[in-house]
Amino acid sequence: MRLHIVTIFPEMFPAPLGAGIVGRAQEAGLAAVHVHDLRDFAHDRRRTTDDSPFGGGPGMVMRPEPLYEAVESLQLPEGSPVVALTPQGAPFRQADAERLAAEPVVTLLCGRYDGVDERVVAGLATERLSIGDYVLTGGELAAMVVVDAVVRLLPGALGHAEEAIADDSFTSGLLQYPQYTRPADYRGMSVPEVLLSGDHAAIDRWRRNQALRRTLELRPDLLAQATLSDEDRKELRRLGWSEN
Ligand code: 6GU
Repeated sequence: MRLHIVTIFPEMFPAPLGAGIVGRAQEAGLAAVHVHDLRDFAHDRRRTTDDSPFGGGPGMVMRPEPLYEAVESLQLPEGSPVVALTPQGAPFRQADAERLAAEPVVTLLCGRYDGVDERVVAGLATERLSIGDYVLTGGELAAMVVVDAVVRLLPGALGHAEEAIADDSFTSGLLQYPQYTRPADYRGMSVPEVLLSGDHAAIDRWRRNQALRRTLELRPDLLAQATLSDEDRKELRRLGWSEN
């Protein structure tokens, strides 16, 4: 898969995208991330990409021409997603990561300043995404988050850990169950007995119940969308859950 990032801060990207699983996926040829400097598409000698808002008011707005011309230079395939990263976007969810991971080419536009000319959204971007309900100084960190979440889903990117995707928080619709490794006792805190029992049916049930308990405590909103068995519902009711 090819990922294009359009930004006025290309220097922000190499370190986070070069390390770990995303870096290895690029070395393995599973993903190619291309970072494009928006200023290369500015029209003036000062390489300006923003201007003051029509109608007045504080702050600056990203001009449309450099963004349009940067995206046109990529010669994207017809229908290829062009995502504008902005706090005004729809919330980025695991389902979006899965949808984008199935595309051959994805383009991410990083907004800066106090916004982007609305004609970029109207005629260039195919969607707007936000990574959460807080304001960042720009879309660059959000683009890194999207690239990380998408690239780890590409077949082969996780190697031996691939089966772990099904247990990921959010893939299953629940938060992940607690994990433990050696030592079995650490500073008086011991690993739950069942995990040392070798009884895999009991371990599966314990993990499922822990995922339910944790989700009920920290993210009860997720339970409405999760796929729950009768046994799950029984456990949740035992924990004090009331549906709706
Ligand atoms: Cl995508 N951009 C900015 N500037 N702030 C954000 C965001 C994006 N998502 C959450 N906050």
